[in-house]
Amino acid sequence: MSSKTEIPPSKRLLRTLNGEAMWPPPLWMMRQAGRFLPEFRAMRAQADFLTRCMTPDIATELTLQPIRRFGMDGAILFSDILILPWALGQSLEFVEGKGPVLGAIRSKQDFARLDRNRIAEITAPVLETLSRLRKVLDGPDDIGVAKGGATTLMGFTGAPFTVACYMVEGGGSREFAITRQMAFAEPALFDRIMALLTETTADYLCAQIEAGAEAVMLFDSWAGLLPPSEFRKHVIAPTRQIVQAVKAKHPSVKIIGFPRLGGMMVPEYARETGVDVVALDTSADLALMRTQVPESIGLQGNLDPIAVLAGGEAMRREALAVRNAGKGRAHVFNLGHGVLPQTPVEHVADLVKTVRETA
Ligand code: 1CP
Repeated sequence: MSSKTEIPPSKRLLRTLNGEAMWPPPLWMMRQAGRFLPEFRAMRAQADFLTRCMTPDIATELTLQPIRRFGMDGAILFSDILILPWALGQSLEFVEGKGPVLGAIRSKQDFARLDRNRIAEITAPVLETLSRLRKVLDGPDDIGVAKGGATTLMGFTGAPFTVACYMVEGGGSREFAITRQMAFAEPALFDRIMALLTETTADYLCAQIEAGAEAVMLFDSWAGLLPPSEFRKHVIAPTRQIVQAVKAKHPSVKIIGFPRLGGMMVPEYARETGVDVVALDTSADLALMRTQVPESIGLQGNLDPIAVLAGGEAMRREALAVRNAGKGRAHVFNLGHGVLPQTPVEHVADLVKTVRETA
């Protein structure tokens, strides 16, 4: 198991996740493997989204595309947060122009059909993808990708609340009103869903680490929908439980938590969950968060994806402002949310160059 001293000096992202302040900061982008890349769009015709996630050849290639093109410091597994509910037996389809559609879980009977014993077998191809990626990324330099082991491989899952949102609602939503109503009106059922997700998420993250992930991220994209009391119950508590379970097995593996739009609750999330790094969304003031999140916890973020879409001087100015706000702190440069599909690739190339300028 890697301790601070065993991390290769070239793994700048992993060093930062371990608490070292690097300058310039390492960078990667949420949704870096995605539709803004022409080589990604070219592969979409080959197979539907779920097949792409579940075919190691394809998922490996899609994960590597942004590394090859931009030399990002982190490679995030090409997969989705909804793979876990699908592996539990919930129906899932990605509908063009609409997003994910799931067979909604609304009753005890719906819940009873989920089966955690299926997960290991169904997610085996995802774990195979991680093993392959680790070999490629830590391998020799001549494959057009690895920079002599400089790239950190990241696994991920959704956090229980966000995954429950999709499971109960049956797809995306602005408000996730049905889910949040269930949390208030049928707490026994909602708590069972959350408990199942908390346990299986911890197991799945451990499996990803055992397969080769060097760090993991928990996406709680809808955390900001909750009032403080519910945020504590459905975001902070399950996240803490997952962090404890993962660290009990893999004490040195670093965990990034993303309580998106968590606002005033973010410092409490940072203090109480045990995550090593807090990813900030676009709405957070990085300079202010530095003063409110304990020094021992790293920060990730948080350039506005729209600034990258706009490009040019405005993007460079904003990027350097984010970079400077993190100076002297363990800070991973990233966006505040995923890169937008319509973003020109040259803007991303320019962003990477700007963040890496020595100044
Ligand atoms: O090709 C396609 O049309 C599919 C689009 C796509 C892609 C590329 C989806 C469907 N998921 C993904 C990959 C994905 N999703 C990754 C891969 C690694 C990378 O970042 O490059 C990751 C980390 C995710 C995580 C994810 N999926 C989140 C959390 C992060 C966030 O954006 O807030 C969420 C909420 C999802 C659900 C999901 N999957 C796909 C879509 C379109 C959505 C959003 C649905 C909605 O509108 O609510």
